[in-house]
Amino acid sequence: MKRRARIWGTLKLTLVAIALQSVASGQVSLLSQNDVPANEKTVTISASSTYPGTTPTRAIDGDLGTDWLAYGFSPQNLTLNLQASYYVTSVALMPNTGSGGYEGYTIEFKIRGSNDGATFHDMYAVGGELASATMYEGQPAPTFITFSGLVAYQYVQIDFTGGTSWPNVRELEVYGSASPIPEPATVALGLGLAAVAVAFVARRKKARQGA
Ligand SMILES: [Ca+2]
Repeated sequence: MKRRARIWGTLKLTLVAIALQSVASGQVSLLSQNDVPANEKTVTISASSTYPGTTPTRAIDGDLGTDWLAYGFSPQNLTLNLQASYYVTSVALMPNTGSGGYEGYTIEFKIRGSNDGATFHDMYAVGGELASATMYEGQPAPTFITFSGLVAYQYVQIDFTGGTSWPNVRELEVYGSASPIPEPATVALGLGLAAVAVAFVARRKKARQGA
């Protein structure tokens, strides 16, 4: 029997006011972000369904040893109520370890936002593409999606759309700002990535010439 979870716990989620440039540094420190109480914000979380014993709050308890698992395949969702509107700059998700023979099983999702908790809108990543991704059980690092940060939402929903695994999340984090992210931050990030790409190509070219 499918149990409909309407569990609204109150837990802390990291919501950090950071510019886009510092999101990258957040990627490596994701798993320690929950250890920074000053940056945490109280939020609520609910799920479309929950496997017995794996409450949605386990996705934001700061513990990689606990998880939320949907009670069935997609479509499923996890919805966070941030209690106020924020310009979300990135979302990070860490799926299960893949133990029990599920390593490599896929979880497809997209991120949606809402300000009334009823009507959800697709969110768009930096670059303008739909904010969607595929996670793999047992993947060694979190999956990050970085947003333009130009639209504020109170509700952020992980909308699980497909995959070979029942959707699951060991840890979920949301980063954002109470005020709009300045456009130059996006430009600076783009230029930074372009500079890295140019340097990489230049190194490869040099290596080939030297061979
Ligand atoms: Ca957890």
